[in-house]
Amino acid sequence: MPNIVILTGAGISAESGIETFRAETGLWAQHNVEDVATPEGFVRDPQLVVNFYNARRAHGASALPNAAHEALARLEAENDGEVLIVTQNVDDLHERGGAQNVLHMHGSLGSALCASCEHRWPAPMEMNVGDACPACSAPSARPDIVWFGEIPYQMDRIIDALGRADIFAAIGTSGNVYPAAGFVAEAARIGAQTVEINLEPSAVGSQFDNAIMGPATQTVPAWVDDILKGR
Ligand code: BV8
Repeated sequence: MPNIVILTGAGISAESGIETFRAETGLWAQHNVEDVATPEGFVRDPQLVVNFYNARRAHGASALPNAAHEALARLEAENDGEVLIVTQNVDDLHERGGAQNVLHMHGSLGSALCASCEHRWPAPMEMNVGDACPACSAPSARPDIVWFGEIPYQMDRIIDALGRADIFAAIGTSGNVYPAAGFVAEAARIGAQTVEINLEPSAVGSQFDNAIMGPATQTVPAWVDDILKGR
């Protein structure tokens, strides 16, 4: 009954039609990350940033969870030990695929945040610059997204789960962004078995004990079957 921590990235949602960040046609190819995913970018041009996330919220709403999301939900339901899905993704496909215990370390398109009082509420499909906070009425609503230079959410909970992990799996992430890319080193330090599931080795691929290459909709269900059969 292994305790399992799973880190997912954009690659797990790619086959649901949601663009990844670093592919040639990916999100960052079309936008300058400094303009749309930093606090400075939001101060410089809040409308550009709000539009960027409105477009991704609308696109995400029409995407469907795929067999990889559903397989992780099955693992969470059937594994005797703990299963924590830590996702870097801001879409809700893990939840719509049936997972109950998802930690969005980089925030979520479905949530709005008040930059004044830090109140959170369900984001409307279309946010506007200067939307009022329902709690303090300040015109300071922003996407509840962790931008570059901001501190990821629930790091204590993540580090605590990694300290108890028997298995750490990274699925569909390029290993470019920290602190997420450093989780494999943390898991290996405490002796967890580590596996990378991807189309190709990530920037930290060499730090994993094992690698399973192939599209997530094929590799993840097979990996979950093996885990649940105790292989
Ligand atoms: C922080 C929200 C301090 C926005 C995102 C120098 C060295 C080290 C670190 C830094 C440095 N300079 C600055 C930093 C820190 C910085 C950082 O890491 N920068 C990088 C670029 C060098 N990090 C930060 O600022 C973070 N905060 O450090 O605070 C701190 C930390 C800890 C404790 C206290 C204080 C905050 C980073 C969060 C930024 N926000 N997202 C949004 O979504 O719009 S990052 C964004 O890119 C995503 O959220 C995601 O997390 C990240 C990485 O993307 P991936 O998910 O990996 O996607 P990518 O496209 O890159 O890769 C896709 C993968 O899928 C590929 O491997 C591909 O092969 C695979 N794939 C594709 N298709 C499939 C597939 N796999 C399987 N099947 C398929 N079908």
